[in-house]
Amino acid sequence: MKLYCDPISTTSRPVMLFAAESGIAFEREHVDLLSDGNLDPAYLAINPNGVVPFLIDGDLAIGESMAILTYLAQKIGSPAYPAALKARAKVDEALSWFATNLHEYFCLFTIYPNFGIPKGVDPMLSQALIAFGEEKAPRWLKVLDQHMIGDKPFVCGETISLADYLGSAFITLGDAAAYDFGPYPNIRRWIANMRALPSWDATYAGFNGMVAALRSQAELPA
Ligand SMILES: N[C@@H](CCC(=O)N[C@@H](CS)C(=O)NCC(=O)O)C(=O)O
Repeated sequence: MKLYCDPISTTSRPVMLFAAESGIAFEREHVDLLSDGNLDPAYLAINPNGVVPFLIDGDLAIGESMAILTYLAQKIGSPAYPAALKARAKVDEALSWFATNLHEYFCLFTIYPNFGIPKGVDPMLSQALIAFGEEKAPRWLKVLDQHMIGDKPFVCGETISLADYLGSAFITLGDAAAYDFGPYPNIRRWIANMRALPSWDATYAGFNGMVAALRSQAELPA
C-alpha cells in the first residue's frame, strides 16, 4: 500500500495516526503542500483532485480521508469501526458530522482564513469569515462538548473509534490560531486522551512545527 500525504494536512493526519496505532504498514509518499507538490502534474495524474490524503492498494486508488479510514478499518477488522450495525451507524454519524458541520464552521470559517486559506482569498473576506466562524462555531463545539463526548473518554463511547481520529485533527487545528477551548472541558479532556496515544507525537510532529512557526509569525502565545 502507498499513502500520499503531508503531515501538515488536517485530513492526512487522521489516516496516518490510525494506521500507526493499528500497525498498518504502507509506503509513505510525501506530497509537499507548502511547495504546491499537490499540483505537480505527476501527482495530478494519480489524483486529479490534487489533494491529500490518497491511498493506492493494489488496483484500488482512493481519496477522501473518511473513505480511506473506513476502508483500512474494514480491511483489518478494526474495532475502531465496529462491525455491529447500530454501533457502526453512530461512528458514521460522528464522522459525517465532523466532516461537515464542524469542519465548515470551525476549520473553514474560523481557523483557515487566519492563514490565507483558501489561497488567494481576499483579506477582507478572510476577516468576515473569521468573524462569522467565531460567532457560529460555538454552537457546534457545545454539541461536541456536552452531547457527543459528555462524560465519555471518546466520542462514540468507552473505546476509540474512527470519529476520534478524524475529529481530533479538526479540533487541534485550532492550536494554529491559539483557539480558546476553555469553555469546553470535555473537548479538552478528550483531546488529552488522544494526545496520550503512543503514535500521536510522531504523527503530529510536522503539524506542531508548523503551528509553532505560525504562532511566532502572528505573535501568538507559544
Ligand atoms: N474531503 C477531502 C479533503 C482533502 C483536502 O482538501 N486536503 C487538503 C489538505 S488538508 C489539500 O490537499 N489541500 C490542497 C489544495 O486544496 O490545493 C478529505 O477529507 O480527504
